[in-house]
Amino acid sequence: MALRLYSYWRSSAAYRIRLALNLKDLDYETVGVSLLPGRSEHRQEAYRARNPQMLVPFLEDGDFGTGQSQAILEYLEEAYPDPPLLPDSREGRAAVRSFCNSICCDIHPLNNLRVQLYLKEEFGISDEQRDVWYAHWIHEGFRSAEQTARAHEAAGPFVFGASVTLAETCLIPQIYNARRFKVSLDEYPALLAVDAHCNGLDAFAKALPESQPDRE
Ligand SMILES: N[C@@H](CCC(=O)N[C@@H](CS)C(=O)NCC(=O)O)C(=O)O
Repeated sequence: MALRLYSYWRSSAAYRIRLALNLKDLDYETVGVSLLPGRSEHRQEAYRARNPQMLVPFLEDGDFGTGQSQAILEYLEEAYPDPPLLPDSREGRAAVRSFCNSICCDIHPLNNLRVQLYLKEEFGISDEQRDVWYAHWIHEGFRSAEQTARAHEAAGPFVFGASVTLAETCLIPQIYNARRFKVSLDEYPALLAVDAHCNGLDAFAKALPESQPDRE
């Protein structure tokens, strides 16, 4: 199999890639890289040799490999354009990318595992304080994401209307994570409607963390 995804079942960044692969109906092999504190396979030499950034996901396609979920999503879009996950128009593509970045650059990095561990180990924050921090950055990002989804709701059922795009590959994993950390999502009915619709589709069900072969 040409496509190989280095992944961790609970990684929302890897979940983005599983969704794109499934939506494009591409077969791939999953290689589990455990992020579990104590195992931390992503920080061991075997993985570091492949990806010096020591983060998952990492995608290999034959001899080519790249990390960073946004680079991987763009690579898949160019290498396997059918079906497209970006709109036809330049303006439409910019809007989808802006939405993706608001999640992947402005929410996710602040709530990442290594940030949580750093806050705990260096500053001694409690689990309750960690949860407040976590929820804060979700709300900061989801308020604008909700506005975007509402603007297109009539054309639904996806964030940008009738077609699934990279927006859902970034949104659905972030909603999954928010639920995992018990963040109330009541303020975001339009995002929840997109989430409910997506989770009824096979490509999304197959990508769920609980369905992954490396689940611990
Ligand atoms: N910007 C990177 C972020 C990747 C990332 O943060 N991955 C997390 C899992 S969701 C990770 O490997 N964390 C390991 C750690 O924090 O030590 C991307 O989009 O791929």
